[in-house]
Amino acid sequence: MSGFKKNFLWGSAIAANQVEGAWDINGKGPSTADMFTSGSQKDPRIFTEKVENDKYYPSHDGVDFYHHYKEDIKLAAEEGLKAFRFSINWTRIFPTGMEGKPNEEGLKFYDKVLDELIKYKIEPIVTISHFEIPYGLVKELNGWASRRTIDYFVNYCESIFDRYQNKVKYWLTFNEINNSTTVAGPLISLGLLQGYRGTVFDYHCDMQTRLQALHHQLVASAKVVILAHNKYPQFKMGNMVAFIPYYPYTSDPKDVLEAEKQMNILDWYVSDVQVKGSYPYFAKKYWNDNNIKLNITPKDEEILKDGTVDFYSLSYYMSMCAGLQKDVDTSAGNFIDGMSNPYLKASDWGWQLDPDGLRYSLNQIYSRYQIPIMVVENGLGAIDKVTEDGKIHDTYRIDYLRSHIKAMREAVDDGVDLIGYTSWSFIDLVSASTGEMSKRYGLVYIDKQDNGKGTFNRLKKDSYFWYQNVIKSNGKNMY
Ligand code: P53
Repeated sequence: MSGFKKNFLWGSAIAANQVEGAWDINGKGPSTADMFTSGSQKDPRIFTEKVENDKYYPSHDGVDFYHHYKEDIKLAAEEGLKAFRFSINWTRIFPTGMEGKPNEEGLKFYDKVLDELIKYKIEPIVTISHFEIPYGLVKELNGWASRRTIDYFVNYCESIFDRYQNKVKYWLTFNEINNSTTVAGPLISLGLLQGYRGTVFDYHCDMQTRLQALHHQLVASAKVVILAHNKYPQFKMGNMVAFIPYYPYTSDPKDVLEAEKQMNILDWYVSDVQVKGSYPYFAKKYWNDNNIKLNITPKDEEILKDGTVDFYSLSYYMSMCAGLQKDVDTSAGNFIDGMSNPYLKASDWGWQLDPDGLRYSLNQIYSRYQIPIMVVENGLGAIDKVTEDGKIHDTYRIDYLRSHIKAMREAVDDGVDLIGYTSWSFIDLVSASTGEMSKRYGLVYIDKQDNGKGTFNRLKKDSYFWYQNVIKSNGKNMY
């Protein structure tokens, strides 16, 4: 067995709107994420047009990473992390998205975060846009529905590239950009929310509007990749896809075709654009069948062709089944529906646990693109209990991580060029889909509850110590 590369980037990840808090401090403007209330699987989060006094918005205080970043990065260093993935909040830099000049206070905050990481020799991996967009751009332009948002985004990237050029090498443009092909995208990533008020599950946005907005994001992503390649040759630019493999529910060839169709739209539609530089052949039929007419200019096509990424990054949580049967349970992937797989168990939130699916996905991705791959999210959302002496025995999380890291090692042995892994998440944080704290992902526990109460104290879970050993042994010691 060959095992992981010597310089493999063992890391962990977080995202600004789920951890930082300090939502209106030092010039920060509201982003879409700041307008979502807390919720649960039963009571979905609500998007409100204005902040309402009788409601709780969990991103407003997050887990207060804004004031705890030194402590948290020290914990990351003790953990032995080689890489740390975090996102920059666009509205700290451009409060409405449309200012002429960046907000110096915002830029300074990420300078401090980066300096802290560099102090401990931890490689930063920066997501430029993780499930948020300035609310100002929603009010003015309905988010990514407008082509003008591309220029505002490029403007934002020019500022952060220039400022952090000597501190950051690895950049990811849009978190889980393929979410926009699902019902979740318009809400959490495209900002198609002008005038909307309601729950995250009642929102209906037609595919035409979604895919046009997604096209604008794809052009924006390619534009900043070109900018980076021209001006900062030291940068490595990556995409980021929520990779969900679909299996045929039975061996009926019709189910095989159905699974392929699902994967084409969910997984390959965006990544073919970002890696190969143009829409895949099957997109045309999809557009025709669904009466979608996209405005794609010859200039756009040129940009997409020139702005292809250097490496492929993905999140991996679960797999799904697809087929023609009507009476099969659908698994509760929150925003993404698929049929349940009788061979798999699911998490308490209904996400199907499938480490082999990660090996399968990595092989699929590598055989299609042959570029380096990073798994930048993978982890288990679960309820944790703190013992009287302050311990968290999260064996279920260790089992999850172990089985997935093993699957990655198998993929490496298969020949996949895997360069890094950042587990989700380093510290407990606000769940993106449900707004809960109790759906915990961290290696580090944070004392904050669903209603916002808590001390924000940090506690190392058993999984923290387990992962420390994995890193120390470069993935050899997993027990
Ligand atoms: P939460 C759907 C399917 C797969 C991953 O998710 C997803 C989503 C959106 O909910 O999101 C990613 O917190 C995302 C993170 C998020 C994490 O997965 O809903 O990039 O921001 O926290 C886990 O349980």
